[in-house]
Amino acid sequence: MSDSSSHQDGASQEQAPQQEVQVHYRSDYRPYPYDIENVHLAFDLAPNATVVDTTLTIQRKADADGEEPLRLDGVDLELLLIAVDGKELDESEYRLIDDGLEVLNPPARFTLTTKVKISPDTNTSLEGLYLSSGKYCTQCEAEGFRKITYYPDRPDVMSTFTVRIEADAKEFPHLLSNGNRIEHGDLEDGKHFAVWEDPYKKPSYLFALCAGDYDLLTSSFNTMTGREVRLEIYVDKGKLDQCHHAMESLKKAMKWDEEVFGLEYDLDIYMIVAVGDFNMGAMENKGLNIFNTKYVLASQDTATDTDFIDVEGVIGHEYFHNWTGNRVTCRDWFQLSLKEGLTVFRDQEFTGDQTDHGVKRIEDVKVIRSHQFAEDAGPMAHPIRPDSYIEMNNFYTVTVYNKGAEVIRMYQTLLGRDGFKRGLDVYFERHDGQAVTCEDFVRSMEDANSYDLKQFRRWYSQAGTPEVEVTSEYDADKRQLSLNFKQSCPVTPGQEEKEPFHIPVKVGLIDELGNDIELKALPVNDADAQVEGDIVHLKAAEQSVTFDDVPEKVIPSILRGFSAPVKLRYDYSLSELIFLFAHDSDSFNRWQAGQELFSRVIFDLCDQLNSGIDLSFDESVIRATKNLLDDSELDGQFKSLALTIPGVSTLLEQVDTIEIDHLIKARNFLKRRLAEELELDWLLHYQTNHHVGDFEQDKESVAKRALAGTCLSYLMTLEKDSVYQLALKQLDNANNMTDASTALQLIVHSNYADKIKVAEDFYQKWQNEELVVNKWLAIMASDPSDETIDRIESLLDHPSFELKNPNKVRSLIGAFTGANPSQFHRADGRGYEYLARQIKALYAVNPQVSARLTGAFNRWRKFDEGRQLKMKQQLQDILSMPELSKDVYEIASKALQ
Ligand code: 0A1
Ligand code: ZN
Repeated sequence: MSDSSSHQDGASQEQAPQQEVQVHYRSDYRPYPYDIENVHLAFDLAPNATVVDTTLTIQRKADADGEEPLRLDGVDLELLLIAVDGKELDESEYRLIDDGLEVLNPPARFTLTTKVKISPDTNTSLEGLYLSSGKYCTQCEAEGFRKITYYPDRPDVMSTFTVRIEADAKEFPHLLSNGNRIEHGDLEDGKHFAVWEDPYKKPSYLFALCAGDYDLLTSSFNTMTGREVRLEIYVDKGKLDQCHHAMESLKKAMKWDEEVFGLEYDLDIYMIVAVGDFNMGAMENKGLNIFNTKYVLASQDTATDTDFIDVEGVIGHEYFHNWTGNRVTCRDWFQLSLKEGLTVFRDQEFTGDQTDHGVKRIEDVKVIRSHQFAEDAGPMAHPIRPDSYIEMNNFYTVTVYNKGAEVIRMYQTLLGRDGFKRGLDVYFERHDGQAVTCEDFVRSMEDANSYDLKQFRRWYSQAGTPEVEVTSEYDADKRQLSLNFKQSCPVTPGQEEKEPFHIPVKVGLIDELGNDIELKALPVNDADAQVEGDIVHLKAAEQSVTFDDVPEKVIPSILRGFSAPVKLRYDYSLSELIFLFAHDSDSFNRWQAGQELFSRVIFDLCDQLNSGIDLSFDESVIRATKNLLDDSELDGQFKSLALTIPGVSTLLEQVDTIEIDHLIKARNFLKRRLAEELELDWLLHYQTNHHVGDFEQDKESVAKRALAGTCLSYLMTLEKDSVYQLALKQLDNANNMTDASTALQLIVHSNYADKIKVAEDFYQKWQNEELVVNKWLAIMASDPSDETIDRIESLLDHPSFELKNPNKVRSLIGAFTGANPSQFHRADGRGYEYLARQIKALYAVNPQVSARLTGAFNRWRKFDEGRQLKMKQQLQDILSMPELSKDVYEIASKALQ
């Protein structure tokens, strides 16, 4: 079976697919029968009629079947010419097929020339070549190159590229592509040209082209072997002062990769272009990264502290791809986590080194718990190496990226930092310049360390979040504590039975004084050492570990540092949780104890709401909160995280079904009670941490702003005029976007009578700063009040909104579905109707972004019957739309299966 063979999808029972849906299977992989030795592209740029001339030097592989036609991918291309070895083909010598072209009876070695016409101006999908604010740019991952020219658009076909670009000199003074510029000059009629050559073989998804009139920031970096690399950041006119942080981040990332992994940059130039219309965060095209403006532009006035960290992280991520993704790439798209899991892990470590590892770990785990656990428990659950897909773009997921990074982190836990590094060295030695698989990565780790990863491989093949249940038994006579572990993994689509995973569980035992005791595990008869240092290797479905010399009153601290992406259940008493919240030396588990404490209170309150009794919870929770707030040893950023009650999406993943109104009410009740009981404390800490005066961005100032924001958010629940005045003052006097946007959000999300006037003033002030306006849209959309739907209906026609721009869609519609649970899940179904209308308006314009929006319905089965019916109805309506994109079809049909 070839990789293009068609399988009929087992689509939804509710709705038959309107078009034949092709499912791609990992097991269908076959190598491409030809080598493409060289690619020469020539672009004559014009908005509606760009002409692309392509010459491919092609060689049939020794073991390939010469009878088979040569198949090239191509979508939305108008073929103007096709020639073999300079001789134009007539219609009997080639065939246009669905999404491609076949050359019949191709010679064993030849040059193939094609000329096609494309229309960047009408390309709203933002894949292939498109125009963004009058500038040309490309996005080729995963399968966008086929919208530019006919080509074997798959990552295992790697070739060297030469690219000639021709355009109007005035309108497009900068003409950019991958590699080095080897020629440029003027042409007739006010046109000019540039020729770029990339000496490194690359797959088509790493091709890039940009053309426009930009402002340019330049700098340079001296590599570890003393080469000078020119660094260039291209941005929209007038934005130069917002690029300095990105440039500094790039240099830090280059240095970090040399120091930590010994990896040096290879070309003489590294370019970044920022564009306002982009489906994702950024793209690692060889030597020419293209970024969403959101991850390049940052200044004190317009970007929050979080934005600054995110810019640094994404700049790092794309830079790190040069080794983990570009030099060693994926054999096929099922292997995506090979590059993404590894690169996310690398960017997480980079950010941790620049900021604080404890805080970074908590931030990363929050994403896993709220988003990845939800994906793993829903209709789109897939292993980090999926087995099939309908639309590859739907598999750029938190599972492939973030759970993938957790799997990489586990190698480091199992093998140690040095062992992990040894494994990476072997991986690069063996595979530099190749397109490989996750299996190749595992084998490098195994061989470099003589470590058996047979069972560990299940993390690549089994979907779902493993659950680890732990009980403890203390034997007072022997002074021994046993921990009994049970692991299981829920059924996921297509996977009924799961085998036990190899789960590294990091543990500690904490004595009465709050100190860690030394761990002395009793030896077991098992060949696999069960405990190594503080790591328990869980391998069987049930397993026990006994520790010797343990005083009576110890509390186990389990899954320290979130050493594996699992759900842990251990029946702590309330007082044990409070103890851990006050004393755990592992900052992740200290935070975790607080989260569990708050969750437990919230679910108790839900039970009280169900039985109609008055709401109350144990006073000790209030004292524990106060103690943490008053702890002068703790970092403000950590405190801010520890004092933040888990969000609704995280809480939802802790139960099978939920009465959402009760959950939101219970959460609000807890927050307000903590605010009332500790009012003076919140106020005091707000005042000591909120800073007026010169802006600083050192670690301490960032931490203070975070903590002040958390204190103010508690105070705002009191609905007092004095607090409203505090927030208004913070907004008026702010000299940075962190303070301003925190205050704006708190005011807009409150019942303050004049809040809409405040919001309008903010908009007036910032209307020309697109990224700030996007924050404003998100704040408006996530207001929990009942008027929000009416407001965001009218925002669709507001000058600040543009359906074709993904950042706007994410800010308005994404924030509504993801950060406004009370309004999205309105009992009358208006939230669902609103979302469905936007999906229907968008699927033909931008299939990728509308598919992501559709995912907001994925967890419909968790809700009450009334809401379930309403969400189901919207999914069915979406599926009945004419010429529905396969992106949306895949998400909606799987949701209904
Ligand atoms: N490889 C990029 C992310 C990316 C993926 C797909 C895109 O278009 C469909 C765009 C960007 C990264 O991991 O940064
Ligand atoms: Zn990536």
